[in-house]
Amino acid sequence: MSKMGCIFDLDGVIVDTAKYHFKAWKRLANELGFDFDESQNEQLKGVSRYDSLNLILGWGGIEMSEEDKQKWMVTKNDWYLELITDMNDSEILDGVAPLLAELQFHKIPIALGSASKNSQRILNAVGISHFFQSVIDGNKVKKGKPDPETFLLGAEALGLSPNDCIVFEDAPKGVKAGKAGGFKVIGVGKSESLYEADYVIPGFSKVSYSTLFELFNRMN
Ligand code: B16
Ligand code: MG
Repeated sequence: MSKMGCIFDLDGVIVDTAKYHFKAWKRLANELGFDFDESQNEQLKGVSRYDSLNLILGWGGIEMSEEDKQKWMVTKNDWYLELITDMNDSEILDGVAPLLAELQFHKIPIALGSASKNSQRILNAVGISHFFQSVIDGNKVKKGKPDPETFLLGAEALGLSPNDCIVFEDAPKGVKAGKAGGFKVIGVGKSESLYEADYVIPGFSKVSYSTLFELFNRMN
C-alpha cells in the first residue's frame, strides 16, 4: 500500500470564511471611501492579509504608508474576529468532518496548509484541531501561495514527499502552489477556475476514504 497524506486548505475547503473576510474588507474599503465587490473578493482567496490589502488599495487607487497599512490590517482583522466569534461546528462544510474521522481511522496523516494567521483559532472554534498532525499557516511561512512553501512545510511535517500528499484547495493560487510543489491536487469548487488541479470536486459530501485512495492512485 502506498503512503498517502492529506493537506487541507482552510478557508473555502473546511469552512466558508470568505464571506466574513469579504464583509471586513468591504468595511475597510468603505471607510477609505470606495466600494469593493464579490468578484474582487474571489481574487483574494488564498491571498495573505498583506497582499490582499495591497490589492484592495490598488483597486481603490489609494497609496498608503507601511505604518498605516499595518494599522489597517489590525483593524480589518479585529472586524474579522468579531464576525467569527460565534463560529461553531455547524460551519464545517458538508462531508468534511466525517472524512477527517475516516482518514484518522485509516491512520492517514493530515496537515493544514492555510494562508490564514487565524487558522488555529478557527480549527479550535469548530472543534477539529485534533485531526491535524501539523498546522502550517500564515504565521509560519515566508512566501504565500502561489509559492509552494505552505504545502512543502506541511509535507515535511508529515514526513512525506509532495508526491505522496493530496492537497485540497479552493483557490486558483492555492492549486498553483500545490502543483508547483509537486503535489497531487484536488480542487474544491468549480472546474472553470480550478482547471490546473488534477481533479475537481464540488465539495466533500460524496467523498470517502476509498474514493480518495482510488483518486490518489490514479494521479501521477
Ligand atoms: P488572515 P486559506 C486565506 O486562507 C483566505 O482564503 C484569504 O482570503 C485570507 O486573506 C488569508 O487566508 C489570510 O487570512 O487574514 O486570517 O490571516 O484559504 O489559505 O485557508
Ligand atoms: Mg482557501
